[in-house]
Amino acid sequence: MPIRQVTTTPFADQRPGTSGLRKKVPVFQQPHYVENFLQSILDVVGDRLRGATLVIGGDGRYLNRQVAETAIRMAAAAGAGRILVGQGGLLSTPAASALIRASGAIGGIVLSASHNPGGPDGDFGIKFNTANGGPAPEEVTEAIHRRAAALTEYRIAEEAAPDIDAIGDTRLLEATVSVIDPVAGHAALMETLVDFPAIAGMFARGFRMRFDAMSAVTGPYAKAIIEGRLGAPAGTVVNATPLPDFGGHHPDPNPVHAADLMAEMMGDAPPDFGAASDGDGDRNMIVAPGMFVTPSDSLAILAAHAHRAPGYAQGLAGVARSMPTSRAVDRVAKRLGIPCYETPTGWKFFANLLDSGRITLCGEESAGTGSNHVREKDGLWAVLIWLNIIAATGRRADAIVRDHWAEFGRDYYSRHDYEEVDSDAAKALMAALRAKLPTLPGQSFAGLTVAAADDFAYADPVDGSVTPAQGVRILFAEDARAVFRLSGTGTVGATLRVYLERFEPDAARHALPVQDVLAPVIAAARAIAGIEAHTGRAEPSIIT
Ligand code: VG1
Ligand code: CO
Repeated sequence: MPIRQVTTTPFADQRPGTSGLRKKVPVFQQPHYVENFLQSILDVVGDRLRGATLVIGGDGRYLNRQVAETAIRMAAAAGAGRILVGQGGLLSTPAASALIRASGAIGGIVLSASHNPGGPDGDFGIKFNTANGGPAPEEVTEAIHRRAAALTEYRIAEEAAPDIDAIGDTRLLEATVSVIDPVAGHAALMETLVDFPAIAGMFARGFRMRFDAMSAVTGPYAKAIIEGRLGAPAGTVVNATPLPDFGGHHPDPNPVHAADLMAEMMGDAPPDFGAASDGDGDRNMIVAPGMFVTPSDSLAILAAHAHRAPGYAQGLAGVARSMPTSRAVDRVAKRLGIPCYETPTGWKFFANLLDSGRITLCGEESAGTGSNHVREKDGLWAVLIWLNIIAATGRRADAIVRDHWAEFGRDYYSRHDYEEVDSDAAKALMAALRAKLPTLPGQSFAGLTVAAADDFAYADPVDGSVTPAQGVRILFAEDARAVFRLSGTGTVGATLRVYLERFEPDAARHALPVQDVLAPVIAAARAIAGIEAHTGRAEPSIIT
């Protein structure tokens, strides 16, 4: 019998969050847990999988290889015609998105917990992307969840998966399993969008950068593109080998977790440019000499300068940002005379806007930026566009940022995360906050007056669907804003995210310490939400 049918117990906790199903590794190691979720995805795809192409790959973390092999055997058992797998089971999230689109696949199974730590005690994740290359929309993830909570049997090929380290085609049941170079397609796509010769010329003239791949999946991509095709000196890319536990680090590209890169860029004689990416390669961090570039600013700067890159020479149709992202990009859109959309957190909400041609560029405050070339955020893409802008303007990255502030004003911005808060306490905080929203306008806190307060609901302009309760927005009359929401990607307790911003038009006030400028907004936010009273936390666990 070439297909084995196995009895399983349903798992009611298999509900995908902001970005797929994310849990601690031991949860995925429960008998049948992985298979149950994979079968639920395959069942939701249903008959459309017959003879169709499916993409499989992940960020190389602990369990990646094993789950990739299981997914291959189950996809074959479900009737897939062709299964495209990155060599070694590797595919960065943006490369998986690009591959799904280029191959005409029905979708893809992406194995990653993104920026969360990996290893036996770390996190693992499984995400389903649809034929447009983007994360499955809400109705699909809900269908997967319902299926997972009811499933009693899964099907898997008896035969082992082919060797996923060897490039080439192998037959498994009715399927052709094609193991491919995970880098080549993405590198070729980048070359169509970005001015490689201009950047190569800049490196040849002595421009220096540091790219920290954080021992995650972007290493091979960055090596091949930045050192290989663009000719940056060997050693430009550090921590370039993907490790199952990311070397014990947190592969989250922010000033706290990319401390080595920050130290180098803030030190004496820094390189001309610094960048990092996360576990699965969809996030980016940009560091200029002596200056961390806030992701919200980076998005605005990319929007203002995108026309300098060949792929965007025609200009932008529109832009979008997630609701908690600062309003810096809105100012650019206004200047360009193009629409700017505000969406809930999570890349899936950009898909309809991109698919319908309403926007070309989009991003999130959490270090994600991307464009219509894929349906995920793309870390390396953002870094390459930055290099393109530097090459085209001949300006250093920090000068580009200061010029931008001088022209548009500066949106001081910070995010305060309260991690591993008791789930019930976090829910109670949000409920109490929502309940008092109508009473807030007109009240003053820490010298700021509330001008408006609401719970963000998103009406998708393409399909008309409405997604309610996406986070509380408090707008102050002093051109400041505080946003509150609970994370949908954490795996322990709840994470309360508080997003803080304040606009400063005066260029003479653009070089002040961020937390000082935001101090009244921070104080007002804490008072309004009663953060300490609800959570027992006087201070956040992480400030970015
Ligand atoms: C976080 C970020 C969000 C991002 C998501 C997935 O979600 O805030 O902007 O889209 O992670 O990013 P949350 O619900 O924890 O705030 V990735 O790089 O993980 O796939
Ligand atoms: Co990620």
